[in-house]
Amino acid sequence: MFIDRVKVYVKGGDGGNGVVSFLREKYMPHGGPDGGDGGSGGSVVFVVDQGLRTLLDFKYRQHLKGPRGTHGQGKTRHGKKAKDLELNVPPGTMVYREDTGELIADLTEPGQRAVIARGGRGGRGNTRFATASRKVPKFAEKGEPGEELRVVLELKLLADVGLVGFPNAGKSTFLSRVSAAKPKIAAYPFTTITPNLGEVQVSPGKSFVLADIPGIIQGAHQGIGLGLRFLRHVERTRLLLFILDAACTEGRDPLEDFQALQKELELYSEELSRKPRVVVANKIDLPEGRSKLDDIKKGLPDSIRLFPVSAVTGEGIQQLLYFISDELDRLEEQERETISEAPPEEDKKIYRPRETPEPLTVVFDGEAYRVKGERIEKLVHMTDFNNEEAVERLQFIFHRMGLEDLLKKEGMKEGDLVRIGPMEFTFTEEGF
Ligand SMILES: Nc1nc2c(ncn2[C@@H]2O[C@H](COP(=O)(O)OP(=O)(O)OP(=O)(O)O)[C@@H](O)[C@H]2O)c(=O)[nH]1
Ligand SMILES: [Mg+2]
Repeated sequence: MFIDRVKVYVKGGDGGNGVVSFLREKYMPHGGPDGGDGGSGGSVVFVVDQGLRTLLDFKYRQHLKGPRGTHGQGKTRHGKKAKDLELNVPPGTMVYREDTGELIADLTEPGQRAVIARGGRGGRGNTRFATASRKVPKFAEKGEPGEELRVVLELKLLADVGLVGFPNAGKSTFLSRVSAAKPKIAAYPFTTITPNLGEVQVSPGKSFVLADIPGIIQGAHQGIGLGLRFLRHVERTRLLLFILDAACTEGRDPLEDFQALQKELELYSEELSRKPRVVVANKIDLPEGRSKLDDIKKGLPDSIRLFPVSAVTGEGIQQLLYFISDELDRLEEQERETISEAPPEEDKKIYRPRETPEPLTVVFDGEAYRVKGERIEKLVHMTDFNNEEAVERLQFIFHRMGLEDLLKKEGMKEGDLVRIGPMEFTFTEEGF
């Protein structure tokens, strides 16, 4: 099954907990702290696998969670860092945040990797909280929760050339003629229901990838037929081949088809409508096809190259392939020039800078004061509330952050409820 769009939930593994432990030796009942740190959690990482062509695996696996780091132990033994959860994606996979629509990864190169959700760091063991004035810290940090988010994966197949045409024009026949691909071919419209890719060998060491998509009909840009859903797979090609049925086997007119295809692409996206194109008049092995050629030539704008071919007999095809190959070289060269002229861009492939912590915000929701902020929420998650000393430390940090003043400014009074992350606190005159 071909799947090119899925929504998944991703979560990095939580860090392991730091531990409270004390050195125990003979005749030394109260040794110094020796609790180790927790190991960090595994991240969720996507890796491009060149052999993949679909996002099908994600259809059946929509919850992706990195493993958690192991907890620290006594004798300052640190927990183990968890392995990343690596998942293979096909080349051409784009990853968006579901909430904001922001593109976070554009995976095109074989082996390319993108961290989608980072694992949390391990909590620190009590050893790390020892200071001159606090020689026996009886608390440790819990592991940091892994990042979590919902993402949309969208596949845009990567091909150099895209075939577009009305159903039955002979796109799949063409693909099967010029490559080793074996698409389904039949004398009825919409035989092709998912895209096919094929590699075309033009000469030794020279090849390009050709994409055959389902037929496009009038109204495709509005979602009529299958065209719209699949046009995105030719969005990243360098060149489009319009395949026209010169023999009018469906009773349509090739020139009208040409105009209609132009129009549909234009309505679908400006980018597609600007792509260079070549017109192929197919089925010239049929007498109707050959006799229509002059009309087609006259009817097309001068700027458009026309190649009469027969996908069945192979007539005219070799010439067309040479032309495509040269044209691709030329376009690539052109692209390279425009890229080197453009100002240097930072790594375009991965758009995932570490988020800068948002400032603290307080909102009264009618019942409680909800405090939000990445750092403070993490801190709460990492505090062991069964441990008095840990709670004291948290209160101290709240104080240093100026939380109380901020809340009072928002109108908080004694006895009011404050929520931070999953925890609830009641404010008293002594603090929280
Ligand atoms: N005589 C002749 N018939 C052709 C030629 N190319 C394709 N056909 C026939 O046209 C019909 C449609 O061919 P397909 O390759 O399935 O057409 P398509 O454009 O992929 O069609 P969809 O997948 O439905 O969009 C089949 O019966 C083919 O055998 C050609 O050059 N000459
Ligand atoms: Mg087809």
